[in-house]
Amino acid sequence: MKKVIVTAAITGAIHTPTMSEYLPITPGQIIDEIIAVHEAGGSICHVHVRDPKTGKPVSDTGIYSEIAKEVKKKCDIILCITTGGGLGMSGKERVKTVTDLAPELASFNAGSVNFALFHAAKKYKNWKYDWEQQYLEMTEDYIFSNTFKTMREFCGYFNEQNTKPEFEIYDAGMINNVAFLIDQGYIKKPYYLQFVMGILGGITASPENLIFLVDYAKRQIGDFEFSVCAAGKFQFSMCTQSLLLGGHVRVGMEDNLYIEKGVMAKSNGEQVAKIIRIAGELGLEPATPEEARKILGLKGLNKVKY
Ligand code: KMH
Ligand code: ZN
Repeated sequence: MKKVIVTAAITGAIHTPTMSEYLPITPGQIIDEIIAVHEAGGSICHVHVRDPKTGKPVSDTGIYSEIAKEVKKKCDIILCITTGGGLGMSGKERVKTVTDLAPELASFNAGSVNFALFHAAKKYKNWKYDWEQQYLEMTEDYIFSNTFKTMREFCGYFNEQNTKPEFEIYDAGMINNVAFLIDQGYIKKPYYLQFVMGILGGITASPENLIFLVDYAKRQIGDFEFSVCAAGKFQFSMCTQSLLLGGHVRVGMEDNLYIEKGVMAKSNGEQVAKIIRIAGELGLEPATPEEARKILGLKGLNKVKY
């Protein structure tokens, strides 16, 4: 039976504290959520960190290290640390998670995009913190920059630490970018793609588009493992389609704050339990972290710097 890798993206850098009282903010909250995801059957947690006082995404590798060390004491879940960071951070700042922590797996954004969240700001009037409104509104004019130079340099840092890149693909052209990096000899097999659907500025979340992305990636790249995540209300339907297409899934509050229409998710574990139930109905079992390590060819928890 094919095993499915279930990732939970715990808090991200897109949603802000006003949007959900359940969004994990402090290191303690993030650690508890990761442990609960492990207990619910998740294989990987994708991690960003925030300022514990204001909830603003930060690039403090001390906080990443604190969380990673504590999680490692308690369970063997794989941590996929972000190199996407938060909006407005430089490439240098973002990649420090790889050079400082040498995680088994880290996100690798496969191209530049006008990463737009400004439309989400219109839904809120009373903000919990000063920074939130401006953080979202500035994205009308914001390029999340991942140029070929940045990507070449990131490949160097990832290879030095033997950290596996999880390629975040926001649009079809980014598949070309990954194919180029592979062609240059920068990337080791197995290749791992995360299709991120439904971000304004990138490809919309629809069944036709996912079939196209997977098919196009097969033509450009050949063999690869893939996972799917989708913004907001498309999360569970696109993840279910990924299961049908032989892919893996990513849920979590980075992408979606709800558990069903009109009902806020109270935890990441709740979303993990839901997608594992759906997978079970399709005859699919979640991969343990050890099984996920084998599928993705990860170096192992004894080779990280935390
Ligand atoms: N920070 C966002 C612009 C990642 O984690 O690598 C993109 C992001 C992706 O969160
Ligand atoms: Zn992320």
